[in-house]
Amino acid sequence: MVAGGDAYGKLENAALAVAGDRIAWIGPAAEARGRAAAQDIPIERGDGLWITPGLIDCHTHLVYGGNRVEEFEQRLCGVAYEDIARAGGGIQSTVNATRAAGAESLRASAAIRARRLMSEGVTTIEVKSGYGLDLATERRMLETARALERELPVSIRATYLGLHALPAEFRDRRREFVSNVGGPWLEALLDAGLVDAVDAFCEDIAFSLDETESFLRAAQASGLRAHVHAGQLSDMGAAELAARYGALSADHLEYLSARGAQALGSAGTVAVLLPGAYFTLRQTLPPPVPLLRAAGVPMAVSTDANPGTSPGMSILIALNMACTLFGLTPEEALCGATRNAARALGLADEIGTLEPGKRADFALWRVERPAELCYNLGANPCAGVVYGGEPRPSSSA
Ligand code: DI6
Ligand code: FE
Repeated sequence: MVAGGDAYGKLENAALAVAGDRIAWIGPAAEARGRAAAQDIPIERGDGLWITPGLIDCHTHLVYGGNRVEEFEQRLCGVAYEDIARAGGGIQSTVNATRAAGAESLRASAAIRARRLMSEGVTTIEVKSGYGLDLATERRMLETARALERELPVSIRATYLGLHALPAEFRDRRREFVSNVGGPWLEALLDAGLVDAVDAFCEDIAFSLDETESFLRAAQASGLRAHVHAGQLSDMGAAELAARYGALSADHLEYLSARGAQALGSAGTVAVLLPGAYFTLRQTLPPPVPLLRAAGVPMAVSTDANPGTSPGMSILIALNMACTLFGLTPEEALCGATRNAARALGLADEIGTLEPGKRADFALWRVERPAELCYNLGANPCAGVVYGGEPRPSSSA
């Protein structure tokens, strides 16, 4: 994961120098020792440890009220996710719980989840709204996301997931809801400095291609990039739409045609793979990874941490599942939580690889070889984290 290295971009017996919050230099440890001694620079030794870029969880729904354990039981008794959603459960039930939750309880529960991710070497987390679906609660969710970054040594990207589900009070006023989301609500949230990007759930049980497009158009007019939940349960052509709008990412993609993969490849849109949701919904058709590879689509891997379809807070388990369930190589999976995840957030110049000039976000691991980060199921070999050039106290994660 170092530019210029071999497989994984790896360098052995290497050293990394930090100046301020940036990576200043990377090279052979022997050379670093000489330079450090000459310039009286303090050295931290990490003998036997591997260093990777800080991991990036580029698709989460970390902020929410309540949980969905009843739905978990229902699904295991044979009720389909789509049927629960159509009956007013699913996302709507988390919307009810999130609207009822006070700002403090939202903040506290989100901080616990963020810390879980951070304990596994995560230094950047994307956080979506989408469980408010009214302006006040969407604002509260995005403010909570921003507050996490002030409270914890972690970088947060806040995404306005305006089109997630049609809330009950708009059941007979679909068009009005969609035009609020891309109109006055977007404007208000943007004016408040709460939006880094937008997202929409384009699916039969959620929003159509036309509705999604109207939101993407509004976002584009405001200079915002987009993510799209595409092809999770069916192929509606959402990946092609995402590509047409130059979206940063198209996420899920279990249902994706060769044309869709080519469109993503040509647009440079990242495919964000979310094996935790696939696992939880006990889906059986994995995303077409060979098509994505053939089309040159960068693949990222993320937790999709959310109460309904992926109640997991482990990026390392997501990496394991990306390999075991989707057939990624461990190298692809690791690239998916570093370099390609940075790209999915539009932050490729800033984070995601260990290169001079990038932010000094990195994790140290007590593993024998990098593939071990994907191999373990439930172990946490993280031996330390540096965030923005500062060692992160283990108590904060
Ligand atoms: N797809 C998902 O997997 C999440 N959102 C989405 O559009 C989960 C939504 C939920 O069930 O709460
Ligand atoms: Fe999601």
